[in-house]
Amino acid sequence: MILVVGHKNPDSDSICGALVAAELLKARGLEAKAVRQGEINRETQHILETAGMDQPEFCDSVAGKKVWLVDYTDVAQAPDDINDAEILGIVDHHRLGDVMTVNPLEAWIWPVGCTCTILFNLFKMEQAEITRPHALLMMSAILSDTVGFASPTCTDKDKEAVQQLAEIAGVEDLDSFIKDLLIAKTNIEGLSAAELVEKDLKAYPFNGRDVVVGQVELATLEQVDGMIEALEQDLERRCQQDGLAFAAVMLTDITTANTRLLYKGEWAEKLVKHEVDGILMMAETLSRKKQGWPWLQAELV
Ligand SMILES: [Mn+2]
Repeated sequence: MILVVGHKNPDSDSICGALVAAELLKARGLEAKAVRQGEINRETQHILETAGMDQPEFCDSVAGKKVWLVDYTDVAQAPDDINDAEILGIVDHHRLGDVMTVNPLEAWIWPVGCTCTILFNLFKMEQAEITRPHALLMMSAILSDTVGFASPTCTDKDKEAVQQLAEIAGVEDLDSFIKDLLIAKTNIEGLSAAELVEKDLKAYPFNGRDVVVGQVELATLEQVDGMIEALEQDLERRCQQDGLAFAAVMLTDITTANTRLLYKGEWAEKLVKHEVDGILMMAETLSRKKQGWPWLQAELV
């Protein structure tokens, strides 16, 4: 049995991608099962409901197992005992991380907007059948990762995949499909400050220290009015508890691509010069991968 596992704090690509990759392996005649390392978010819940699919079962231990990784290649985002597993395959669209393998592996790493875009092309290459639920999973993940094609990470391959998948899934009104998805994506009602920071938090080892950067996608920054202090306190707490050099959360208005950065830690003083009236705005910043984290890396050196 091959376990197909997305990253910690799973986003929609990590969940949908794992489900779809497991399906691809099954189409090859292998035994495979998608698993998840954490709770699914509201957007993913919406996607699974739309597709009529169950969430993968929880599993954060893979020692002695055969695994495929979906949507990451960093040890920090893998199950803690990943070094005791056999990595057979990788499907990802991020920079190459630091996982190591014992044996040769199958790796599909493309610079596109979403893991599911790569998976869609693999299905086509292998002439495997794409069912309606799996088409819905893939197109939703692509639209989520590319924020409805608006992200600078979006490529023609992503647009082409969505177009063909929408046809397979019988989705005629793509605009309203995207709107429903983005409403689910930006629904933060009732979430605590800690839950918001945790929502899409990524750990990056940097200059020999640990750094975390979260991102909360919003329909308007007003959604977090009144929570700024609590969010900053939560970042401070994480720095102290986990010995982090820097902890930040990007509050991103996905309609205007404006991001407000909240940040704490020993390295925080390096960024103060960019504040205006005590607020650090990152203009034209929608993507943590392509814009937020590269900028931070340059500033934190
Ligand atoms: Mn992704």
